Amino acid sequence: MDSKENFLLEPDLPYILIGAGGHAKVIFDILLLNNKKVAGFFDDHITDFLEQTYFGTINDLEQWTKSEKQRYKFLVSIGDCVIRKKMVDRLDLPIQQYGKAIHPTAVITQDSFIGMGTVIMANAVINPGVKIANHCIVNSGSIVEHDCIIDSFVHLSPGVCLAGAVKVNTGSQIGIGAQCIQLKKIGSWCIIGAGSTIVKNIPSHSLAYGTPAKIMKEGINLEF
Ligand code: JB2
Repeated sequence: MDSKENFLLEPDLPYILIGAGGHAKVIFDILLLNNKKVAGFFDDHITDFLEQTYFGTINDLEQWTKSEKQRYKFLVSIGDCVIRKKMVDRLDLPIQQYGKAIHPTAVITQDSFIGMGTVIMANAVINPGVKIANHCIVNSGSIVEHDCIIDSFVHLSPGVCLAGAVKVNTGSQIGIGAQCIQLKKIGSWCIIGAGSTIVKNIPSHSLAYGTPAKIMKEGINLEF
């Protein structure tokens, strides 16, 4: 299984962060806590990012040769799920060139899988049988109970609680403090409002919120 140990044991290449806003700051801190080196960042806007090396714009990165890129691990450190996916699509890097960032206080069982490009924040709990795909965010204090399946580009905001065997499809954003009872399915590219309680399946491309959560809008198109 590709778990916390693999992250700790991975070859010690320095990291480059793509995006230098608030989310990048949190990832940067996690990497330093794990004794990873952060070489610098790319962003289309120059930001005051903890006095880190600014390598340039995304266009500049695209000018790098394959062998230059192979000297680093990358993380797309942009919170918005749609923009994160667009950036990953644009960069078209081999998946093994992405690193991951797992906070030392996160509890991650051996029998779980964490994909590349995924970040797990402080005090998250990931229980046995969980699979979290590539480029996800499991934010601070989230609980992902046994046998949940989280597809790529999902964001579980701080304090989200998913009971056993919940499935969250690609690109969905679960708002801060939301919870979901066991065995429910949340479709792709949904937005679930902060503090919601999900007690039934949510179809793809829905906006849902409330306790119990109601589908407020269907057919939302976040992707393009
Ligand atoms: O379309 C884009 C684009 N959109 C944002 N293209 C390119 N090339 N870059 C983009 N960015 C860059 O991502 C911005 O230049 C900016 O530096 C960064 C986004 O920073 P911001 O601080 O606005 O958001 P964030 O993604 O770092 O953090 C959000 O998500 C986190 C999970 C916030 O909502 C945080 O509060 C949250 N914790």
